[in-house]
Amino acid sequence: MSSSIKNTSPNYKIGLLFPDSIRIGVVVAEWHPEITEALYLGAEKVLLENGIRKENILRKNVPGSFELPLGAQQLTDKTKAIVCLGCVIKGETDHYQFICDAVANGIMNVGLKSNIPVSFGVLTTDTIEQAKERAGAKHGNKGEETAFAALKMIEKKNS
Ligand code: DLZ
Repeated sequence: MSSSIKNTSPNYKIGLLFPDSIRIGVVVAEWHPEITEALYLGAEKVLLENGIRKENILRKNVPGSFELPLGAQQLTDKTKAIVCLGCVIKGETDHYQFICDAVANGIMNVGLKSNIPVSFGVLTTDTIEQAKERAGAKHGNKGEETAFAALKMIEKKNS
């Protein structure tokens, strides 16, 4: 049976007004750096492709995913949107669920309080292999997806 759904790579392009004047924050957790660096490169690629200037991408590293919300909050007065990137591996983390819940709620709260889009790019997987698959392999790069969500929310805020 044929399907109208084709396996094409995603198009992460949006027509933002004056993208060269937009500053975006990207907060990157340092745990599992081989994953979070790959997520960062994906996010940076999508931002640059959409006309954001490299010098207007404000990167901030934080020790772990738990610190992402505070890192994001510290960028809210300088940026139009913030992308949070991290990776929590269940198999290696006894308090996995606490970290995941705290990070998700924290990131959501920063966005709601500041009225700035703060997008959630934290991989929560059972194994490092599953994380790799989502950081530039067979399941794409969630950093790209998360950066695109932030840009779309800027557009929606303006509409
Ligand atoms: C402590 C910890 C553990 C066990 N695992 C992870 C992880 O898989 N991914 C991650 O981003 N961070 C981890 N951390 C660190 C916490 O996020 C946080 O940095 C510390 O608890 C200090 O607040």
